[in-house]
Amino acid sequence: MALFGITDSITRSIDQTQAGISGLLFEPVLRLGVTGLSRAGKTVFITSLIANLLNRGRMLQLSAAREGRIEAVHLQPQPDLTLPRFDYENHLAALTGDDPRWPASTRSISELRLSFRTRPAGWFSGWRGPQVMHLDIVDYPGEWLLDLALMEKDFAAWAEDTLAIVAKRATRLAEARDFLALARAEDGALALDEARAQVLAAAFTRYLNAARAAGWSDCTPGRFLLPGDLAGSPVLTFAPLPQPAEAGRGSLWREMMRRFEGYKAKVVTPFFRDHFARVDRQIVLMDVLGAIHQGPQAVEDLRKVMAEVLTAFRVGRSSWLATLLGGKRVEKILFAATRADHLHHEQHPALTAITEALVGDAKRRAEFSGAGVAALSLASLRATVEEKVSRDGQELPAVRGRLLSTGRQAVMYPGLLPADPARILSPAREGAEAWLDAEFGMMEFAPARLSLRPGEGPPHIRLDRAVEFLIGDRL
Ligand SMILES: Nc1nc2c(ncn2[C@@H]2O[C@H](COP(=O)(O)OP(=O)(O)OP(=O)(O)O)[C@@H](O)[C@H]2O)c(=O)[nH]1
Ligand SMILES: [Mg+2]
Repeated sequence: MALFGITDSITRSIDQTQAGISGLLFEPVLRLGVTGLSRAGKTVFITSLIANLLNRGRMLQLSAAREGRIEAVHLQPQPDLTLPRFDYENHLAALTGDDPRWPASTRSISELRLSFRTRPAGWFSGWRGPQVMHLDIVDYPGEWLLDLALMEKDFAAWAEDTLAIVAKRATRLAEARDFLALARAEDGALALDEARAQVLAAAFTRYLNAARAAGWSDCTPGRFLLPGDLAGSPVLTFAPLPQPAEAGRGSLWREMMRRFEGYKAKVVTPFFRDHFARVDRQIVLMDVLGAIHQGPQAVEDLRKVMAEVLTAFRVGRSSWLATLLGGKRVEKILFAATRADHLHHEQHPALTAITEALVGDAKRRAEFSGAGVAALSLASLRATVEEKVSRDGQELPAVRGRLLSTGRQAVMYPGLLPADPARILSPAREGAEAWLDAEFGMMEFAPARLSLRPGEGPPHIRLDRAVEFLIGDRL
């Protein structure tokens, strides 16, 4: 693909050399991709994963830990010298301190390497000494993930799709109305006026922020929401416009198109090339419960967005990411519903079934390509305990925790998730305004105050199963 041209082949040959060298030293590197939209639970997952791998008292479902074959695990400096280190210590301190809190939303990318020394299983163990394996994990703002969906669109298609979405939201969002009025009044055939371009981009950014605040997931381009050091640069100074019949050189339309392509080539491509293209194992985190709580439209929004994102990971087809992968593919994918501690365990199978159905196409595609695929419900950090409550003479399976808003203890019974996922997915697809016969309540819990015994990581639900599936075969 011309876009990546020479630099990409150089990067790849360096990668291959490095792989060759580490191969020689028998120190394989496994890259774990943690994929998820904003607030899906990536940072909490990575923090709890590391804490529970360093102290494995709660990792009984991880066979290497249960069998006592893990001799040592330690944190290494991140291998990529240009990336900040994942701030594990501070995130863990926030989650497990005297006044436990959730980490702040991630604003930029960071990386960490975890190194394992294990004894191989079976009769090998006698004559093959301990083996070393490095696990590389990257954390990034969920907003950036959505940009994957931009890569297969040109400016005209993106502008048309985006304007249609903005128009749909105009009844609810003043910022959508404002931007639409500006964009429609613009004649893209006229010569570029930089001040106008900035006004348009600023109005578009205000709309994106408002749409995200209202709970919509598909707010791209991601860097408009979290620009980092790109703030104010031309790659972030564009906006969707109605296409003029003709647009010559130097016109507003042509310049916006150039910047859109620049955003794809200079911002999106490097991010995915450097951090996703070489992923060996992948976990896809989704806040399915949160979406169900918000209603059918949020569920449909989540389904659509995840389908677009996961299509880009499609293996064996000529997607741009597949071109980057150069034949390499993800070996295992785990789809996980997060925040399972908001539900009594009796309801976890229903949550898992809904999650599987939600990513149905992507899951089948991955299975077909030969990847190992599974789905489960997990809580990276368990903030509740289970409790039965009686209501109207009925025993209901509930959970108890400390409310984020008041700090008080509260018992929550969120409602009964249907065993048949279609009861959730069909109304969502049909555009229903609300659930027909049920309500799914949701409280925000703060992390519980913990007193951990030596050797124990923070409490979780099925984190050990997730790890066993993702990397158990390499330990
Ligand atoms: N109860 C509970 N809440 C969780 C858990 N994991 C995440 N959460 C909630 O979900 C929120 C988002 O989690 P993060 O890990 O920050 O999400 P993220 O994917 O890193 O989000 P961005 O950094 O914005 O991309 C947290 O602030 C918690 O409120 C969990 O295991 N249990
Ligand atoms: Mg984060």
